[in-house]
Amino acid sequence: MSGQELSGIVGHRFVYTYANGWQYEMYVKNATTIDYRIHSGHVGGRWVKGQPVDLVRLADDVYKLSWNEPTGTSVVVNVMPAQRRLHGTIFFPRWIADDGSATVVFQNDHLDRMVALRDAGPTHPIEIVPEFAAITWWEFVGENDEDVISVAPADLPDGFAARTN
Ligand code: FER
Repeated sequence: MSGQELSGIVGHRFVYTYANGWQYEMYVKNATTIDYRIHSGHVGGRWVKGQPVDLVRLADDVYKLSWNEPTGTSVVVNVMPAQRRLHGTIFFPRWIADDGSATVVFQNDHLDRMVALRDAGPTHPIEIVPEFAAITWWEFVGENDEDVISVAPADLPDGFAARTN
């Protein structure tokens, strides 16, 4: 789909905590790319730059991002910025559901290994994790800024993700 009005989410960075306690940070770098960090949860400590995504606007305040990782994990996130709320569904392949520790890296430095692990599996049964989340931080930082997500998730300043703005 082309020609959509995506300025309500492109160039924004946001931090959110799922109802299960897992905390994520996403930067919508442009209409087809995200960078992200996972601050806590099953694969807390993992971070990624340059993940291609499909991004569409479903309604005034509803954006949907869908993608598949080199690890085999698939994710769909529906974001409602004005409501500071989103819903994400993660589809973990069986090997990550059983032990995600191998994916807790700066993925860009380990792409060949991630794909080898993905292909080794096992993939099934896939673990589906559907959760609502509260967006605790929302800001416009502009498009294609390599400095927004540039250090490991442990280095997020204290309090950054707790504020509601
Ligand atoms: C999210 C939920 C899950 C997210 C990323 C993931 C950036 C997981 C990615 C992975 O484990 O590969 O909201 O946003």
